[in-house]
Amino acid sequence: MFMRIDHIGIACHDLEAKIALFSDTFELTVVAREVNEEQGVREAMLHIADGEGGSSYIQLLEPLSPDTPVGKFLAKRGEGVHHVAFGVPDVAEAMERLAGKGVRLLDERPRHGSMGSEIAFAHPKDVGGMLTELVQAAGAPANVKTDRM
Ligand code: MC0
Repeated sequence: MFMRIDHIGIACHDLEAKIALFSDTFELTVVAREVNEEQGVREAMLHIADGEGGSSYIQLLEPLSPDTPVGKFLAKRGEGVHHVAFGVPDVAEAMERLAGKGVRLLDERPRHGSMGSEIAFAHPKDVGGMLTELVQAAGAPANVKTDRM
């Protein structure tokens, strides 16, 4: 089902401070910055490596307000790993496969994610406490076929 780890999402209070920390410590480069209103985050993608299955990143997430998923996570657990995102060739198909195994999906249909991707989340309680994200990268085969107009 999975082609790569697409990214590890890290929840933080201060995006600029964490960009400085991660880029200095791990010698990573920021390749994208976005505000995703639907998900309630301001975020940055730091590139790690490119492989056969696609690219991998660290994703730094600052909440837009306390009543968002990342805002609530920070209040409850503090800064740290928020989710693990796996690259899939077709997010709708991966959602069906997980649902068929009894995993609750937090999205009824794919939503817009970082860098033009299509994403969906699976409930952490159904996969060992790990908030799991499925990512179909922009330009992945199923995206090329989709009429996105
Ligand atoms: C909550 N829980 C987690 C968790 N967040 N467990 C592991 N990892 C997390 N990140 C646990 C809580 O501790 C609690 O367990 C139970 O799940 C229910 O949590 P809650 O606090 O009662 O409920 P909510 O309202 O905070 O909802 C949690 C839920 C929500 C995972 C359903 O955060 C959600 O829908 N997340 C998906 C969307 C998302 O996270 N978007 C932000 C990233 P106990 O044992 O205490 O009952 S957006 C993003 O990443 C995009 C931009 C991208 O990648 O492109």
